[in-house]
Amino acid sequence: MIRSQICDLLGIRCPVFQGGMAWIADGKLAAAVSEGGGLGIIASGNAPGGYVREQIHEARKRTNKPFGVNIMLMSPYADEVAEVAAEEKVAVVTTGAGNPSRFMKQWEEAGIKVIPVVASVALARLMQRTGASAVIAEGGESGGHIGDLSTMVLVPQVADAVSIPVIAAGGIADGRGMAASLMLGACGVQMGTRFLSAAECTISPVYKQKILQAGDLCTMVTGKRLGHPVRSLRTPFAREYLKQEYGGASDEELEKLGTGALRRAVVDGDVKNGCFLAGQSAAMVKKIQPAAEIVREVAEEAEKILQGAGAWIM
Ligand code: TUI
Repeated sequence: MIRSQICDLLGIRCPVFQGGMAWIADGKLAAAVSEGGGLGIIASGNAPGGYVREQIHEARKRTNKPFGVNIMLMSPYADEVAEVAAEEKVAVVTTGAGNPSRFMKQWEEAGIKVIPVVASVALARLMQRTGASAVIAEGGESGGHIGDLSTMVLVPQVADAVSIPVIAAGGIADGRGMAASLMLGACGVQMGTRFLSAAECTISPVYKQKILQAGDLCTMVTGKRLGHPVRSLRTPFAREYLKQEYGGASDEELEKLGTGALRRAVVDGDVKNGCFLAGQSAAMVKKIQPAAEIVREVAEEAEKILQGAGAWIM
């Protein structure tokens, strides 16, 4: 079994994290991943503190193993959710879409291990200085809010720049991606899109079908003009957003167009007006299966590849 320093640091069996996907990663999914030996992560997205507390309790009903909470730093409720995470003394906090420096002391005092998502070397260095236990280096292949660099170039540069453990994310959906990540200097992986197909993932069946049917060119990036690029499936909504983005719509009009779009995808399965966040690995997701099986399958495939790696040397 593949093990690394992140397993000992967090008390998990397998160095596989489930990404904190807004509106999607609830206490049920996180608990299933943690029970399967990985690190499940509850997403807070734009939800208020009360919702996140409920999901933490839901996860605790289902597992005694460690799990995390992801704080989306652009959320209007970020301060409130940061406080809930500290009060509940969750094992791990991950952050996304910003710089979490202002919360680090609060979480450290609560004994929480903080693992920020970084999209640049500069933020990775700053996070190490500010007391992060590890960083997640996430390339732009991932779904949702993304940075500029691809996983292939970001992970080795971050691994060179910091001495804390690095988890790779973005475009990883199977054992090949995991094995490659370890070769790039990471000691674990985070996957989001692959877990959309988990049996315990409670999104609309329409969302799951769209992932299972996706091809290699099925995602696109919108929101660059507002400075917050977001990767999602190439749907009528995404095309219309892009058209308006470069067709003279005001920032307020774009903001309004985006409001509620993720909910319409996740809850309603609205193929016309929903925003189906997904990474470029969507086409690599082949079937619906239990979360624990995903964790095991990916880790075992990576292990096999790494064991056979010597065969390449002539
Ligand atoms: O955060 C994510 N993925 C997300 S958040 C989200 S919810 C959302 N809703 C509407 C608009 C935008 C987002 C959906 N998906 N991934 C982690 C991540 N963080 N990816 C990239 C970054 C990142 C980018 C720039 C982190 C820090 C950063 O700069 C920090 C700074 O301010 O220096």
